[in-house]
Amino acid sequence: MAVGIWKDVILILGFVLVINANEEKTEPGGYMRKEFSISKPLTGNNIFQSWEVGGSTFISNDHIRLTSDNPSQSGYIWSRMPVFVRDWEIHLHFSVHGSNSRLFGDGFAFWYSAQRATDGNVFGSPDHFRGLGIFFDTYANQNGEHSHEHPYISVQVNNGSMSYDHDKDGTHTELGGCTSHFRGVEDADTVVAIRYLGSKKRLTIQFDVEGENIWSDCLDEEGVVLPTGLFLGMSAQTGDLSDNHDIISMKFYELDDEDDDKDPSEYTLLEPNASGSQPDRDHVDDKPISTRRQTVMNWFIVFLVILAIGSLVGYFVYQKHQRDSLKRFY
Ligand SMILES: [Ca+2]
Repeated sequence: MAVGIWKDVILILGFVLVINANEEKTEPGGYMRKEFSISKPLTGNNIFQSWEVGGSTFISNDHIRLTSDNPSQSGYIWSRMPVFVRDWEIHLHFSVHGSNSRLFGDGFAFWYSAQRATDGNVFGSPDHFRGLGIFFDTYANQNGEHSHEHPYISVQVNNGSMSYDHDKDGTHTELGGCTSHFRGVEDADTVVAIRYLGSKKRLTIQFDVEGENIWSDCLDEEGVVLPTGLFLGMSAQTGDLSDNHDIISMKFYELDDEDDDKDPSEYTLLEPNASGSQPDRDHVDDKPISTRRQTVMNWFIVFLVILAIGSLVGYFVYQKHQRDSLKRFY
C-alpha cells in the first residue's frame, strides 16, 4: 500500500518536472561575443572601449542608468562596432522602477540600427531609424482604447521611411508586441531574449519577468529582413513623468551557422523590412474624451426612446388582447 502511494508521488513529481522543463529556456547554441556584451563589474571592465554613452546615462558598478527618476532626461549607450553576425540571440537584463507607483514614464528602447549615439525623441534616439527598434513602453499615451494593456513591448522594423507616433504608442507602424508587467519588479531579474535568425528571416522575442527561468512568448515573426553591419544600442527618455531605466547586463550570442548559399557580404546590402508590419497610416487625432462621452450618451438616449416606444406598443397590444377576450367571453 505504502509502496503504491510513493509510486504515485514519484509519477506526479516526474510529470511536474516534465512540465517545468517545457517552460525553461536553455542557453542558446553558439558562443558569447564579449565585445557586444555587458557584464559586471561595469566600472572595472573597460566598458568604454566597446560602448559609447551619452546624455543622462550614468554607469555605476552594478547598472547602467539611462535615465534617473527625474523629468526631462535622455540617455543612451551604443556599441562602437557594427555587428556582422547573421544569426544572433541577446539576453538583456534590465530594471525599470521609480518612486511613483501610479504616474511614471516613458520607457526605454533596444536598438539594432544604423543611427548610433544620437539624441532623439523616440525613447531617447532619432525617429526614422534604419533597423530594428524594440520599445519597452510604460506610459499609455493614446487617448483612447488600446487593444492591449501597458506596460507594452512594441516592435518596429523601419527602413527610415516610417515615423514612430507616440500618440498612438507606435501601434500604427508596429510589427507586433505584447503586454508585459516588467515595471517595478523588486528583487527579481527581468530578462528579455531577442533572437534574430537572418538565415531564416525570423525574429523571436520572449521574456522572463520574475527571473525564474519561465519564459513567456512575446513575438515570433517570419519575413523579417535585417542587414548585418548595424549597431546595438539602448536608450531612454523621461518627460513630465519619469522612472529609473537601468540596464544590468547584456549577453550577445553568435548562433551556430546553418547552411546558406548566400555570400556573407550580401547580408550587409539588405534593406530592413518586415512583411508582417502594420501598413503605415496617416496620423489622426483621437476624439476628445468629451466627444466620446457625448456619443455614448446619444446612444443611451436612442436606446431609452426605443424602449419607451416598445413598451407603449406592447401595452396597447395587451389592452386590445384583453378587450377581444372579454368580447368572446360574453
Ligand atoms: Ca507610450
